[in-house]
Amino acid sequence: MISALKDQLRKGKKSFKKNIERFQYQLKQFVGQQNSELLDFDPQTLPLLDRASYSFSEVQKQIPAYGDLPYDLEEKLNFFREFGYVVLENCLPQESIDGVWNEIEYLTEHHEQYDIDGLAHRFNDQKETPIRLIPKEKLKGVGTRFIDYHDASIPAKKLITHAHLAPFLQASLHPKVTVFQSLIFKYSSQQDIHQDFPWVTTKIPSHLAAAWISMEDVHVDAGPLFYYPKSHRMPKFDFGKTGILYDHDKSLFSLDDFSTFLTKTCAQHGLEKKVLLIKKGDVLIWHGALAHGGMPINDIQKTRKSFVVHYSSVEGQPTHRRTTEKETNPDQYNGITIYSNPILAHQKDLFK
Ligand SMILES: O=C(O)CCC(=O)C(=O)O
Ligand SMILES: [Fe+2]
Repeated sequence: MISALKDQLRKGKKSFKKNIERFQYQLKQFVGQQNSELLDFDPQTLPLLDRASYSFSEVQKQIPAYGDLPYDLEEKLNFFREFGYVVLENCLPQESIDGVWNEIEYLTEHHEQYDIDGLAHRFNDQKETPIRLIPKEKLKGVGTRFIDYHDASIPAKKLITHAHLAPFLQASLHPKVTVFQSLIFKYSSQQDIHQDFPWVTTKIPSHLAAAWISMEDVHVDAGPLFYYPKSHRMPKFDFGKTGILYDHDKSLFSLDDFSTFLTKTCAQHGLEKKVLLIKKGDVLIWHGALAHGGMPINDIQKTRKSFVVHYSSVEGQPTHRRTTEKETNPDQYNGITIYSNPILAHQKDLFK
């Protein structure tokens, strides 16, 4: 009882202090005293596609040779550059998708044997936990995600670096792409509007893009992904003290403030919200600064199976995100680097 009270008091003090700091920061901004640190990506390290000088022929020279693609690369890159997202229709083989989903079903049934990380709603909302510690019913429920599943599966690694996908990532992001993190969802995340770069952080915040791999046809009542075309070019949110990046302890403003800012700024720029109703095997690629989120689920029976992968460059992310130690010869799949997770070394590539 006493310790709970003390805890409350400590939290109260902390939030009071933050409120004062926030007020001082806003006041300084108001009177023009707040030093205007760069509230944008560093122009020196921007992906070629995001530069005014972008040319397809230049990019083509830099990326590895590629084979036939089920789309016109130049056209799709132009679209991505302008709108901050693109859909690559019929990009990935259905059998490979089914194979990976079957692994997820197996994993769920036998979760007590696996150290792969997961997050389950109202179980471990904040901190990822090995799935062997998450009750099976929670693992099957809404709000669950399997984290970095690709660490444990060769078919998953092959899917997220498929020859139809790799050239687009290399051309739009960086010739040397790496997988930063992956998430597998059975249901909509129902996540608030956000951009990924402030909290999916690498050494170079502009070196970030994500793929939303549809593992089944998306139903409108299943809580589709939503996004605002062209929002990748809007002014960025200032988190206070931490610039455009979010730090739970140091930032003066919260993720809720961030969401409010994004909704308001999209409206101010006249940007329209779109929902993603794509088919199994289609892939949406989004820019690290595209505003997006997960719609609420209207029909609780409806699944929305998807594999979300965040990619960076080896420059931006020179190691697996769970370590600072460099790996001598990381795996390469279709020219994309995939580091090994040192925490999961004993369960690497369990599924072959
Ligand atoms: O699929 C979703 O609902 C949203 C996923 C997402 O925003 C993310 O992983 O960055
Ligand atoms: Fe996101």
